[in-house]
Formats: sequence, C-alpha cells, structure tokens
Amino acid sequence: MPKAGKSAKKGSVYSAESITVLEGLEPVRKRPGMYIGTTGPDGLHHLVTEIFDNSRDEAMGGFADDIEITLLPNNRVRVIDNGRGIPVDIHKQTKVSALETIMTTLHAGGKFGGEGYKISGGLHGVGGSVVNALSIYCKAEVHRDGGVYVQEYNQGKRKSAVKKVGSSKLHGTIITFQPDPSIFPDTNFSFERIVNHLRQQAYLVKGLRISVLDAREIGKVDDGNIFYIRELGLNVPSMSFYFEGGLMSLVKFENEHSKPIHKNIFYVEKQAGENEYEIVEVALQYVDDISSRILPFANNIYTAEGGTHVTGFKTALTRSLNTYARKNNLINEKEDNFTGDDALEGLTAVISIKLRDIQFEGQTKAKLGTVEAQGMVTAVFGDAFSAFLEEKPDDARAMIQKVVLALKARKAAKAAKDSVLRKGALEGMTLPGKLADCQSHSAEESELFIVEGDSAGGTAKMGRDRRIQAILPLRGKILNIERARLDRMLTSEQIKNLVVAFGTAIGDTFDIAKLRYHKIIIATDADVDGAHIRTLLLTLLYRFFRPLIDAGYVYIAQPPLYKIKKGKEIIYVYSDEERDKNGAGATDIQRYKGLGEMNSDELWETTMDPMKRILKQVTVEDAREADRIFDILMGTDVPSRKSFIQSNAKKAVLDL
Ligand code: 0RA
Repeated sequence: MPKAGKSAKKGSVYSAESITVLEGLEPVRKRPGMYIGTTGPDGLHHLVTEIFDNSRDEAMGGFADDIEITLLPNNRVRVIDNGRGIPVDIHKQTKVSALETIMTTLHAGGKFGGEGYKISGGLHGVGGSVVNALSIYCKAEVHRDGGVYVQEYNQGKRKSAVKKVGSSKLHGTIITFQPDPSIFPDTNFSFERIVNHLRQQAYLVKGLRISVLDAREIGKVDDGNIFYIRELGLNVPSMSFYFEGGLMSLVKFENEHSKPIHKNIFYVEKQAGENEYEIVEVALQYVDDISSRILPFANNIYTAEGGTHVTGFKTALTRSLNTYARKNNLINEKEDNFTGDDALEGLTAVISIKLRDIQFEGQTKAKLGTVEAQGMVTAVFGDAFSAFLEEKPDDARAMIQKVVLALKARKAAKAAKDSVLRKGALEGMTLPGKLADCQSHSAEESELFIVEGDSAGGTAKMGRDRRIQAILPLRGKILNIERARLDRMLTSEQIKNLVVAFGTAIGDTFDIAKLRYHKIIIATDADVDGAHIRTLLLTLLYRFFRPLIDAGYVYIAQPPLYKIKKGKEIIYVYSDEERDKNGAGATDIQRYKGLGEMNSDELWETTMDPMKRILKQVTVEDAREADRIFDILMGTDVPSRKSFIQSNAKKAVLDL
C-alpha cells in the first residue's frame, strides 16, 4: 500500500497536526494493478489477504485471538475477528466516522491505531479501503462499546452514514465484500488456495485461531445476529487452525514425512533492537535428506526469493556450527570449514522477522531488501543457536555429523563432477538425438514439450508447429532422484537429455539466461503412470531448476480425457463430470488413455495449438506439493506412503 502523502490530489484533506493526506478511492478503480498487483486470480485472492491482514494485525497487537473467514454465495467473503472493533467515533480530520474514513479513503494505517499499532508490509496493511473500492458490495459491521454499528458500500462509496443498529456485548469487526466483476474477469475464489495461505498464517501467529468455511453451497446464510458462523454447526467444508507452537509447529509439519536426525527443534523469538515490534523468530531442525527447506517471512509475508534476513541466517548458522565443531574437536584440524551449503543440507528452517520499515525487491517483489534485517537475524539467531548447541550436546553432535557428511559428499561430488565434465558429459555436448528441436532461436517464443514415450513423441512431432515447438520424448521412469546426488544424476541419460535441451546446465554452472525455451510443457498421460512421471519431473524441477518455476516457465499440458461425437459435432472434454454433462445422446464416446492414442491432428487441436489449448502454469506451491508427495512415494517413511496410497487409491483411474 503506498503511503498517502506524496501527491496532493484534488479533494485531499490536510491537517496541521499530521501530514497524512486522505484521498478518495478513484485511483484504485482506475489502476487496480498498482494496488493489488493483477486483476487475475492472484489479485482476486489478494483481496482476502488484505482484509484478513487487518484482523491478523489486531491479533498480533494482542487484541484478538479468533478470526473466521467464510466464503458465501455470490462470491462474497466475510472476515470476522474478535478484536477491539474499528473505531466508529467521529474522526477529527475528516469530521466523519473513523470507520468510514478507514473504509473509503486511501490512508496511512498507523494514524488510526496510534504509534506502532501496525507493522506495515509493503502492499499489505491498510487495504480495507482498496478492497472496498474493488467490490460491487461491501459491508462493515463493528461490535464495540455495547453497540453494533453498520455501514454498507458500493464500489467504495458509502450507501449511508454509519448507523447504530443494535446493542452487543461482543467486540470485533466483520467485513463482508463481493468483488466487482467489472474489475475481475473471474470472481470465483479457491477455497483450497485460501486455506493454504491461512494455514501458514496460523503458524506465524501462535495462539491465533483461524477458521475457514466454504458456505457457498448452502444458499442464503443468515447474517443477522450471529457472530461466528462456525458456531451454527453448519455442515459445510471447513478448516480450523490453531498452533500453540507457532513456527515450531510449522517445522514439525514440514518434517512430518522425513526422519529428523535430532530430537529437539531449535526455537528462538526475541526482540532485535530498541523497538518492541522488531522481532526475530527462527525454528529449525535437520532431517535425513540432502535438500533444504528454508521458509522465510517478513512481516508475515512469504519471501520466496529470500533476501537480507536469509543472508543473515545463513551467515550465523554456518559460523555457529563451525565455531562449535572446532571448539569441541568434532572436525579434523586440517579439515576445511563448512560452507553455507554444507550447513543447509537436510535443514528445515523457518525465519520470520517483523520490521517497521520493510522494502521488497527482486523480480516478483518477494525478496527482502531491508539492510538492517541481516544484522538483526545474525545477532538474535546466532546467539541463541550457539547457546542451543552448548545446552543440547546430543542435538549438536547429530547436526555436526550431518554437516561433516555434507562437506565430505560435496568434495567427493566435486571430484566426480570434475571428472564427468572433463569427459565432456555436459559441456559442449550436442543436443540429444531424441530431441526434435524447433526452428526458432528465440527462447521467448520457443516451447519444449516433454512427452511420455516414443509413440506420443512421434505423434507430437507430426502435430506440432515446428517453428516454435520442440518435442522431447522421455522413456520409462526417469530416475529415483531422491537421495541421488548431482554427479549420479548426470549419469542418467534421460536427465542429461533434459539438461542439455534446457541449455541452462545444472548445479553451480546453472544459468537461466541460457534457457532455450520459455515454455517447458510437461505432457504426460492421464493415468497413474503419467501422474507418477509428472511428479518425478516436478520434483526434479523443484529441487534443481527452481528458478525456472519461479520465473513461470513451467507448465502442464491439459489433454482431454474424452472425445464425444454427437452427429457431426465433436466435443473434447477434460473431466468425467463434463463427460456426463455432454455425453447424453451421444453415440460415440472415446476415452483417451494416453497422448499416443490421439492422431497428430487431434493432439494439435486439443493440446498443442497455442490458440486453443489449456496450459496450467506450475507454481512453486504445486512443485512443493509434488516434492512432498514424492518424498512420501519414494522416501523411507513407509507408514506415510501406505496411508497416502490408501487414501488416494480411489482417486486413481484404473486402466483395466
Ligand atoms: C484502528 C484502531 C483500533 C482498531 C482498529 C483500527 C481495528 C481495525 C481492524 C480491521 C479489522 N479488524 C480490526 N480491528 C481493529 C483500536 C482503537 C481502540 O479501540 O483503542
């Protein structure tokens, strides 16, 4: 949220006592992208985040401990908290109710809550009015000082003054909004997406209950006298999150399917400077694995690209481990120090920092730039982690052993890789014979289809637009990359083909600028094997080519499941439900088990033609989920694997 005060537009209200400038909401409707990023699904879901964040900030201030988010019919969303309630008294500056000012003007948030009430998070924080501006309908309901106060809005404009409509012993705020379809092409919310975001938030604010309900299916929901809908005991999909342990619980959750190598989860939460709102919180635990999972947050915003807090964390982690290992003679005198990468192997860590001033940088504004954060994390985490190592010698010993192993493996891998490279395994290697490359040399317009098997490969090759579309068929299972190291991976012909086709190299020499295709499209069959290969590929990409996912270069093709012939008309459908809907009266329904069953025209028309096809862009969350599933399927945790297979068996389409 840009702070008001930079530009004095017409209609702004000034006050001598503060430099806050209040503006109307027209700029938000004119340029929604400036306030919420996009008007696509990301922006739509951002509306929920904006409203939720205000309630969550109230909880972080210690004034609320219960938030409920309900999806309602007509794409409405309601967010309830049991905080102090937005003030409804007349605001000095504007001569109208504070509630109205908060909901109908672009304002600086702290102003109304007193100094330090809010930690601002860039885009987040004072978004109530932004959401209101982008909603065809919005209602604010406040319970405080014994009364219930209500105001309704339409596209950010109030319908009438704030009214007292009843009395109440409760306190809190209820915001209901309905996104404006003239702003958002698609106003349908994803329950799953909201649940995933809010689960994470529940970990970040310990002791806060967050409930999410999907009441879209039950027609009108009475919003008369009730506060929390869940107390009606409605039979609707719902989730409720509450984590006493905060980040510690998140580390436990992340490690659920892995084997921790030491018992105690490290945890620290501490003020980092003079200001009581500037807090560093870190939890970590090592598991028996080689990849690392670092989840960094700044003001509760997930910073996927890392930044200064992560840099500070890595520095302190490596330094503490080296110091401890030397002091206790756990590494050979002649041995080198651990590197940052050694210390990260098998590590699950969550880093959360709260700052007064927060700056984001990077391609997707998901990288923390605030310089002070580095020193804050190094100081707080470094001290606490060194103390932990001293106090918990068993945990310390296990960690050091693990890091020593990583150091040795790194050296062995480097030796192996050097020798592989000397033999010219990757560098200067020619494009794989299996690859049917495209004619274009411009990566921006080029696409690589990774298809399953030679037969589908042949069809795709015939059906493609050879100017911009390249085909790489994969045969069989690529490789169990779990636990396999880089040097071993490079010996797999399939992986080598992929890496060389990408053009980026892998590991230390990875360079995204050399990528040969800006669309990498995974096209596997709609059966169990296809799903397995897709999981493998996503896991590979997640672990070794993560920047390609971050940059939005990875996609999944969506071939149809059925071809339905109704007289002369041919319909392709993508699900069983669609088949049932469209199949009535059809004489002829063909199920496609694999891409190879289509002829080249059909494949082009349904799956490859850029004008007609549906592609699903792979998000980091998708890939992370694949990675988790992969661990369950391939890892050593047999009970989890069993229960996963049992609970998913009915979803699998059996090929009989
Ligand atoms: C400003 C001042 C006070 C509360 C809030 C804002 C507030 C805003 C939201 C938005 C959603 N839920 C909220 N809860 C509270 C408190 C002023 C006081 O009572 O001292």
